Amino acid sequence: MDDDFDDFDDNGPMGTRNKWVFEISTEVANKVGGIYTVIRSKAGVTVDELGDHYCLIGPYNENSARLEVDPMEPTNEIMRRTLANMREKGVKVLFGRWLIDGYPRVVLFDVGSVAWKLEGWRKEFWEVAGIGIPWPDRECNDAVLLGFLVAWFLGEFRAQCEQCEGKQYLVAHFHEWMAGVGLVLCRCRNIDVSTIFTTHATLLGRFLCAGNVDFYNNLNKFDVDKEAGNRGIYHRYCMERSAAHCAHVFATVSDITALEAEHLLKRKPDIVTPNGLNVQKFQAIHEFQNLHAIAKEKIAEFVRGHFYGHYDFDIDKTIFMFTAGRYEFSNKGVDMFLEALARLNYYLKSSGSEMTVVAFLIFPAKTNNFNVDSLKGQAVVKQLRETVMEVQSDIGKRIFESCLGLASSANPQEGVTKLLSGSIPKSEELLQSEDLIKLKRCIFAAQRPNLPPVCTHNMTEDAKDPILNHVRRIQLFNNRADRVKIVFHPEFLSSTSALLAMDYEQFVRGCHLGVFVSYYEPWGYTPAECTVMGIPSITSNLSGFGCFMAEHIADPTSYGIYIVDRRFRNPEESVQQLAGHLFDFTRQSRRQRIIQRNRTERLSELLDWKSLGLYYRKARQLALFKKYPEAIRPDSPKTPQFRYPRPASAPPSPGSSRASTPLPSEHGDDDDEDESYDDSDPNFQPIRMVSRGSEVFEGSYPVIKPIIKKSSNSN
Ligand code: G6P
Ligand code: 1S3
Repeated sequence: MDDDFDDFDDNGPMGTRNKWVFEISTEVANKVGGIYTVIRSKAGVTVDELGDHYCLIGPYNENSARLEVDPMEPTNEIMRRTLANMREKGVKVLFGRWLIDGYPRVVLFDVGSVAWKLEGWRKEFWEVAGIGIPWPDRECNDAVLLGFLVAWFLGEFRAQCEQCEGKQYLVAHFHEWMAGVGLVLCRCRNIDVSTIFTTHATLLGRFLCAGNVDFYNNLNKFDVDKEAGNRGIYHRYCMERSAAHCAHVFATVSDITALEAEHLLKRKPDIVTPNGLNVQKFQAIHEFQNLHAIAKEKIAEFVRGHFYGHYDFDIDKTIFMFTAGRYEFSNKGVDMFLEALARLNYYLKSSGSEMTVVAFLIFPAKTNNFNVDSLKGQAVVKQLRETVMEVQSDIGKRIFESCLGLASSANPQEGVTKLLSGSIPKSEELLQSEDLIKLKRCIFAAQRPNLPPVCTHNMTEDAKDPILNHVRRIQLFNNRADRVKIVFHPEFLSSTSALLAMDYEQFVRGCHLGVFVSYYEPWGYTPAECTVMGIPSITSNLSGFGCFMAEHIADPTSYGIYIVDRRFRNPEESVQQLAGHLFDFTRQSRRQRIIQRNRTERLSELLDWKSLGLYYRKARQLALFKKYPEAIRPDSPKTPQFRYPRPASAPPSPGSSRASTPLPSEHGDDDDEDESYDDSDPNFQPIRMVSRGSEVFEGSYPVIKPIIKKSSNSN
């Protein structure tokens, strides 16, 4: 989009008091996936901007609404009358405030209360939009019910505006195809409202990528109707495409998805609205570093238990890497990560590295609870720890008693008082035979004939599971000789878990590196969350986040944002590049990791809704301009302009196409994370930056039969 538009002010014809903004999504106060994160984290800045004229609309889900919404009756007359009229006609609707930052107003419709209207509404939808919904598709039926309720609400609200307050400007922003029916109806019924449709991923794109298709090289070649029909999603595809075309403004979350939408939905988005986060800044920078150290210790505790009997690696020289998300094996790049781990294992072994890598894979799958072996590991280590504490306490008492000595006694013959002093106990008196027995028992219990499990749970479909099958292929079975260990945790993390009692945020903080080399990722919140917590991550240039960071940061690698090229390289080259990044990361000293985390954390400003919220504002202005061109005038661009320069300590890498990576400091490991390491300090000794990676190992790693068949190679 070339033009921008004048700001709203409270007094203008479209001032805040004359404008209402509604955002409609199935994930309002209802956690399903990434869209929930978008609207929830954005609510604070939107309420700051629009106040009580901002309202979210979604379907009523009893379980989540009970926990997330504070029910109340509307005080605004337009809203009160609108809801009263709908309730009179049998619609069950909850009005209240979502218990999140900003405390926004929400309207949640119980689609079940109008289920008896479904047949008529489906028919009407067919008549006005020409889209037929197959009866068994429950999700689509619900989308129809929600869509008709939203259109009804907006029409009614508009009518009440005229009666109560005169001219008001309404903006309705619909997220994703499940909410799109309401938008199509608004246009078909000519409701006086400006509309925005955001697609957070296209239906067809997701389906095509999950199959074995070279997606990005064929974007302009797909016969979209045929492809949608072949996958049984033609009606859904039509719902999505009609919403995209009916909207005054069509938006998406990244440039890469804009390209996808242009080809698959046949409309080029008018604007890209990158996803932000609600960034909580600490007063002092070292606070997030301290949190890392605390959380890391909790992960280390788990690792000690999980690898008992094979725990011969130095936890202080262990790197925790992780990947997590919705279990879409190849779309999320898990195949590439595992492949690169196999190579990393080879590099670490052949280079004689002292480092160990524990790679966590966190993807929910069907399980029958934790496996006994994993639970036993934690119990064995707990028992050992308790025994050691007991012995330690007994030894302490013995030392104390011995040092204290006996009370002084008088020597009656000499008539003087001689003081008796305590004595240092002999070492053999400290550890007594019963202590030795206790400890030996624990040591014997900690012996283990089998290897530490790769998976923490009993998988329901063990033989078919793509992660387990890939691990079998690359044979990373947690052997002692392997420098890369794998822990697959097929359940989202929880602080109440019997195994790894941490919530996701704490776990991320405790890790050293997140790896998310997705093949299909319109945005990708996982690396963004790492960034705001100051944890480096690896992403791909097929993810919206990766492209956004590449656009705004001069040398992303030095800020702890590694971007693997999956677009212009073939899969083998991408795996090599990823393995190079992983190996480089293991070669950093602690001091370098600390500096890199500080740099990563600095990027959080870039991802804050306080700046990115402006893109939403701009989308609303554009929608209003398209609907009411006479009432709003184009103006100079207002969207944020970011450019993070190369950090001062990083010398330019001459002519290198590959981003630079810190190499180990010549002074060895240094545990100090003091801010005197701030790289903007002119006296600061710069980290030596060297371009290295796959070329060092090219050909030296035994070639694994390629299994990642998709290619985005530009040939
Ligand atoms: C933070 C803490 C330091 C700790 C360091 C470990 O910076 O403040 O006290 O030494 O983390 O870093 P590492 O990369 O080895 O986990
Ligand atoms: C989508 O959720 P997903 O994980 O199915 O929307 C998210 C929010 O815009 C986005 O971050 C993600 O890439 C998309 O895939």
